[in-house]
Amino acid sequence: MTVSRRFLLSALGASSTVGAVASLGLMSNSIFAAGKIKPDAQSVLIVVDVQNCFIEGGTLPVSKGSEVVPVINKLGASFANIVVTQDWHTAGHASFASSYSGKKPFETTKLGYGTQVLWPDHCVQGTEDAALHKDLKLPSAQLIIRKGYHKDMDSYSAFTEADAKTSTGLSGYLKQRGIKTVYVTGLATDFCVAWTAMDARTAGFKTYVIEDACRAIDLNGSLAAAWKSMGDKGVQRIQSSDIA
Ligand code: VGL
Ligand code: ZN
Repeated sequence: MTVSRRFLLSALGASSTVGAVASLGLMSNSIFAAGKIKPDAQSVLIVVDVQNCFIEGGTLPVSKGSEVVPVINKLGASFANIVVTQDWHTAGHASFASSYSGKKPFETTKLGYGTQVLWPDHCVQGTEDAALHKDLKLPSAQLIIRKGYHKDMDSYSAFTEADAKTSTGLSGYLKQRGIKTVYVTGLATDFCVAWTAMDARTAGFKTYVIEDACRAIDLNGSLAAAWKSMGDKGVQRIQSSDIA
């Protein structure tokens, strides 16, 4: 079970308690600069899928996707540890509508692991569409992790593929490096960012999503549902201005 398990269709609880607390924190931060969060040596910035495919002109464009690039570039200076991810599908991938007769993008199908949203062909391995956005400037990033490369299985999360079992290895990497806190940014808020953040919680990391460093697809209420699910999991919603 994937979409149904993790995105309980509770689109009503749009602004979580955590969100409200974060907004209060933002207000006080403008008065008390000391209230800002300073990422430490055991923190990592995870930059999810800032690839041409998810930017205007790409194969699965996220509205205003390119706006995250300057925000993330600036955040990069505050982090000693940065991991970048790439959605990295085979041609004919199981998440592509074109792989099924009679299916259109944004419809769903049932796969062995649960409900799968069907997408336009996107982020095919080695294509320009799958390349990182040219203006993303994170020279100190230490790892690029690719996901979604098993032809029969999707992976929104940078930690665990859609069967909720198969690991990408990211959790082991971060733990071996002594990382305790994860800050998630990138595209798209309601899919790969949300699943990455929730799996970071499952793996035991303190987890923040930096909202203005993300943009959403928002398919049938998926953005509100994602914030609700993330809040329920203990993911904290903050803004880039909260980071020192
Ligand atoms: C994503 C849909 C399909 C994402 C990836 O990066 O959020 N969304 N593949
Ligand atoms: Zn994908």
